[in-house]
Amino acid sequence: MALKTVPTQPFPDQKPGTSGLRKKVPVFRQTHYVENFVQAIFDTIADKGGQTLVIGGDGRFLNRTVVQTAIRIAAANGFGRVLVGQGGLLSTPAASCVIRKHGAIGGLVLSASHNPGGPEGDFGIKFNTRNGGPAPESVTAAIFERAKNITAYRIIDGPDLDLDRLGDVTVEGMTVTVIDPVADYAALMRELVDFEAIRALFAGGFRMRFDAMSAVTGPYAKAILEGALGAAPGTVVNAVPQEDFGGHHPDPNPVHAKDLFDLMHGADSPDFGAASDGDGDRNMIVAPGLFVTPSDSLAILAAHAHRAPGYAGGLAGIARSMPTSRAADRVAASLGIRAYETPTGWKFFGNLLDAGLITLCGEESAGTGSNHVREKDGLWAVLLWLNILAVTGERADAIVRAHWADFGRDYYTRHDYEEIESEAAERLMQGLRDALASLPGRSVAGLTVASADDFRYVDPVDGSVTERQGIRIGFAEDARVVYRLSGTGTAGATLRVYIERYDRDRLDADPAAVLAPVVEAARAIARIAEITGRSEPSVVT
Ligand code: VG1
Ligand code: CO
Repeated sequence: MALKTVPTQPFPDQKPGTSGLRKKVPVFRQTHYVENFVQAIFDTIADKGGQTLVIGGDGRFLNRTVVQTAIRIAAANGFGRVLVGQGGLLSTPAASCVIRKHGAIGGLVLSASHNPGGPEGDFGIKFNTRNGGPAPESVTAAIFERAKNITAYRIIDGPDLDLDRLGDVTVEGMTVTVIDPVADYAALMRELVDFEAIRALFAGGFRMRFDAMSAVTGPYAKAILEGALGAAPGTVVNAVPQEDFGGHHPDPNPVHAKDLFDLMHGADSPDFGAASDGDGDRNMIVAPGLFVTPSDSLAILAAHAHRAPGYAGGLAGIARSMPTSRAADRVAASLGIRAYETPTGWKFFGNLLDAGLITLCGEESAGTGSNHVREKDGLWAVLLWLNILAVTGERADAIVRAHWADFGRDYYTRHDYEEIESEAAERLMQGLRDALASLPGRSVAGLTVASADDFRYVDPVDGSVTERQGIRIGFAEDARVVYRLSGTGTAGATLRVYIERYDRDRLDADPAAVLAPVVEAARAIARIAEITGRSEPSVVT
């Protein structure tokens, strides 16, 4: 084996987005593309000599290849040890757990999350820091700067390692330990939720369907739900990770997890349905006959978290991303605890969690998490739900309806306009920005605009400021519309329009009917059809 310094040219497009660098697989397959980016990451880590680095990914196409490359570059850059999940696998929350538990200086998580996989699909590289969380903006900006100026990378020449055999091997003085990807994570879950109570629930005949969507959560859900908790064999479906996720979008929502959605809405549905995404950080919860919006799920978990051992002492505070509905704020107010509103993306929760200001946090995009790691955690959310069901003895749909009766209901939907022209998307957003001052007072679709701004976040811990995080329009009728452009797409631009309306009394209406005027107002105010040429969104969740 030999250490080489390889001259290279920078790629101008290695700018991390909402969650790491995400591109089409052919982009990542360009010569030196992966090497440049990994070297740029390592160049921003001070004092890495002798330190531990965690590497793993969601098993998609290129995962194994990039794991091998990253190990070779790590060995050439002086790391002391690499912990890598067996088969190159680690879910995003498990990677966060392993970084924290083993005192690693950081980790590489190879994933494009819910984006499709395969040779023509997407790939991604995320860097997580010492606290186990996604690199904050200051770090991702430094990585991008470095990538734009890189002239060489260091790498060890040598054969591929056997990633399937547990244990240690040495690469040029660096130890590579292949670990069981599930063990540390499962041990952490035992500390947080009442496994005995959930075991008793399943033993009593409780039926569940968990759809792992042929992605990384399969082995975790099998081991924990069917193994440790005694759920019936076959509870976990699509449990084997596939490089192309079986050709599907591993995105747990009513559109892409339609089989589960339909099953839960059919006669004789199981008692509980859940799904997770490509890298295991998202979750979808479906009660019998009732889809639970992620915003509601966050609020319900917050209201009941004290029933689980890990949260018996209560919550310090709750944070939600700005486009997430205000349901969680209502719970925080009733508990007399702090509520925070952050920009989209998990990296903004890290400081709040590290400072002990919050215990739970979540996003409308099906991400929920707590201070147990520094990522959102799909399976954890499912286990916390199961803990609540086990302790209360209530049906999941009854818990949701009781929550609405207590707090009122935040009707919610998100409209995505995917792969629109970038220029049109920018023009639409600029048009909204230009109109902000003139919007208040305007009547549209029977609603009156009460407020309009472009969300700006001041981090309460370090004072850093993040601007232009989405246009918020508030209506006098207790409705709200948010517009922002996706930072995870890989083709054109994706416009996300978040639509919500609060009702204290009408709890069982059809969400589409309640939200129809708000949808109409959202389209009119932004002139969506006129500017994008699309009269309907591509995905409604
Ligand atoms: C989307 C979601 C955001 C989430 C991000 C990463 O970002 O909206 O809430 O944090 O994906 O999640 P964007 O910029 O496309 O709206 V994951 O599970 O893709 O790592
Ligand atoms: Co994800």
